[in-house]
Amino acid sequence: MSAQPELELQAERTSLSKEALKRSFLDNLFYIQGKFPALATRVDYYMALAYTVRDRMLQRWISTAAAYTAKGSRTVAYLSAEFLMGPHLGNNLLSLGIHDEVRQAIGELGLNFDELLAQEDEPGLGNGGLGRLAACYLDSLATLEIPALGYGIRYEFGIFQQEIAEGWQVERTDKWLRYGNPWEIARPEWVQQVKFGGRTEHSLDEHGRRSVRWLPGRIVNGVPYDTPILGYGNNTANTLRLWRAEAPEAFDVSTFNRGDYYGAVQQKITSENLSKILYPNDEQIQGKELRLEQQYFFVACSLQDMLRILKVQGIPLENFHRKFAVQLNDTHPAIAVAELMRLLVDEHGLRWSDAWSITRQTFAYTNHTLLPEALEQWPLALFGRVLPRHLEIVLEINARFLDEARLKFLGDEARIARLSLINEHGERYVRMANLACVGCHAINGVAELHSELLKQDVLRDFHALWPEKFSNKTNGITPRRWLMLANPRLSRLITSWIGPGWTRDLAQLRGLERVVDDPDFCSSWRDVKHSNKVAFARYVQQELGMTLDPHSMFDVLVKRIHEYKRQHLSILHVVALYLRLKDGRDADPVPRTFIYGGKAAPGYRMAKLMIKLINAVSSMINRDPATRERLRVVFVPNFSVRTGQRIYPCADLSEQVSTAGKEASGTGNMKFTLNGALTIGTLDGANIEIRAEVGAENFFLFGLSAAEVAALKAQGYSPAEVCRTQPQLQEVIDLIASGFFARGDSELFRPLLDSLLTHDPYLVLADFAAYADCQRVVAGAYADRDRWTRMSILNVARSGKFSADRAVREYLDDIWGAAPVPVRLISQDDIAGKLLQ
Ligand code: NBG
Repeated sequence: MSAQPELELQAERTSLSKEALKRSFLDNLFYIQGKFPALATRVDYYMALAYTVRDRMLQRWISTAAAYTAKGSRTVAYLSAEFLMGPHLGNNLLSLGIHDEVRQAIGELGLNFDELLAQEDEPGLGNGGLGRLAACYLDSLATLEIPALGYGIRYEFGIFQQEIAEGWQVERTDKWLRYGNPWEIARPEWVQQVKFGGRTEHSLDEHGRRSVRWLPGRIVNGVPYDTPILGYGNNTANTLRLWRAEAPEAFDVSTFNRGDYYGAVQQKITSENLSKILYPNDEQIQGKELRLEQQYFFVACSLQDMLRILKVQGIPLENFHRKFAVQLNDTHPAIAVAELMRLLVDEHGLRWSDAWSITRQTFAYTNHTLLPEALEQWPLALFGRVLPRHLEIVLEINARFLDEARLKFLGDEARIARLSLINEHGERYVRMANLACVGCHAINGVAELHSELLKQDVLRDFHALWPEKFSNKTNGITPRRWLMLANPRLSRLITSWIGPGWTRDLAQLRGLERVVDDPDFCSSWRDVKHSNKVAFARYVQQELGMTLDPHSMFDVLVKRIHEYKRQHLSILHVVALYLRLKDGRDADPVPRTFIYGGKAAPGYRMAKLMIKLINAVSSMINRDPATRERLRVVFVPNFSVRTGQRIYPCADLSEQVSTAGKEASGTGNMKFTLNGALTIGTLDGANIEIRAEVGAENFFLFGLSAAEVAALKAQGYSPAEVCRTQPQLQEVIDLIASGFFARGDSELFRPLLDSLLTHDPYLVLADFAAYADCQRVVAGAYADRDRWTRMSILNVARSGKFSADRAVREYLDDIWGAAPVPVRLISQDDIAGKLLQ
């Protein structure tokens, strides 16, 4: 009798039935938000729903933790300065399999489900591809039932919110935490201390061994905030653990005692600044002390947290690398190599050689860029000031490493200088990529071409030394968020023809090839795309007051704005089309809507000017009655995970037009393909593999290859010369230069045009003719409706390789060596039983 009500309570709080969900929702509105309907805001309703879902997640989370602890399982620790998770609510509903029930339940309560979803402030704790990749991999790890922890920083302000004012980008702070975050749980009991600055003291201990003490100038606490990451359709809930900086309790006692209360408070504020803000990328980061501090902060917290877990599970320190496979997502966490050495040698008394062996077997490094200016290095003086002990360790690692390298490369001091962890040209720098290469057992690039170029170019000396460390792991995306959640219409259609197996095994999309000739299927396929375009047009109408024609081709370019990504190549072509339409020369046979989106780093002037140019062209062209039926341009502000989910499903054409050899992989390209867009693209990054998978006949290729780019540059490239020989291009440049798009201001776009005409570092003009020709081929193909539909279906059918599940499996097989640990749900009764034992 007595256990009965508890049992019911338990079932009620975790039940997935519609009625139980409704009751929980009202309960949470009442007891958590403290509101009744007359006073409740939409945010209150969103929160009530979020907590309703969270209850259902917690049972999985606790069960997962119990299973992992009991087994002491090998765990993947993914260290990343960025996790671009996107809105949680929809994805969690999908993982729990209650999306439809909840939609219904909310509807029956007289509320609008989509409106509630829209209330969530998405955690934009990343810049773009790199952070989103981390998020996709967490999804796959949980879905594959692999014990895994994501470790990063809980930035108070994520990537800025972009607004457009008079065509210019304006940045607004991202206050994603203003209403609280229902998806996280703070774990102050697992706080970690992080030291900064000060000096070191070397001495001999009682056994005559050298020992080092680090006497820091400052200590900052790291408080972990945990977010559960559900697997799709299983009981796994892994953890994303993000660190927030906090001043230690007794803040700066000495200052305080001197009566300098405000001075002491100032110290506290300075400490907490550490996790204040995410640095936008593509900016000069050299010398930004706070960024180095951020990197060390989250790495130090995370490694100490791993040591804590080791202790709890009774695993000896010597087995650190057996318990944890630690992946460094780019060089941002590379300081971990020196920090683990410090922890093992200085704090736990291991011998250097033993510690080094553990360290090397623990870490693996993923490189994400070929741009030389993006390779992180820290001025040695700054590094030594912030991390005096780590500088000593880096120098020691370097001395031992260079001794070893000299044996292999006798007398080749130029190569030794390139391998060195210290850049000795002029001001001395610590090279983080070199530290990562030396301290890791595995190094990978993120697409085949990128991995090859790493071996030939950026990391060639390391490849010559340790070819066996290198491999390729082509990026992937999660089909749960990027197809099931973003494009429910297409998902339903696919499932109705080939069953639901593709959601966990994306290769099964191949089954669509069997029905590619079925007229019913093809016409439903077209209907889905059309409905998605109608939905997007409605959104643009609401948000921007602009009318789009869903019958026109949606030609889309969304990603960070950067010269190497060449948004300007695309917009120059729009101007060329406009000119052709205006004077009646071979008018483009299909009406087009060009859709752009993306953020520019706040300090990147050229990128901001590119946004202004897109908007300037948009506002002139859209107003011109002579062309507006055939040509429209829209810039969608604040491109984010949320807007991405709206945009990918409505695209007909995906623009992937970076200069060959510059885009490491790209992942947006995969999201478009998976949603049935065809690609116009260069032989760059993963485009090459997409083309190989979908078939050259289903891909619009143009432009110079990476080898041709290199050859042209070597031979001496003159953009002005290109312009002289191409009257069409010259006309486009002249029109922009005349001030036509800038109310007669002929100066506004001059920096952009000057750059193109004098250096053109990314070969925009060199590729222009090929791009324009290829766009003509695209237009021809689109005019043949049935052919286009077939190509679209085949793109989706053959996109299985680009699942993050495939990518994660490759990491597991070649690098991480972790195995699935299925989770059995435990109930409160099980726990109560344990307590009473
Ligand atoms: C980016 C590359 C992309 C790649 C993502 C994910 C950085 C430093 N690199 O091409 O530019 O797809 O990483 O690997 O953000």
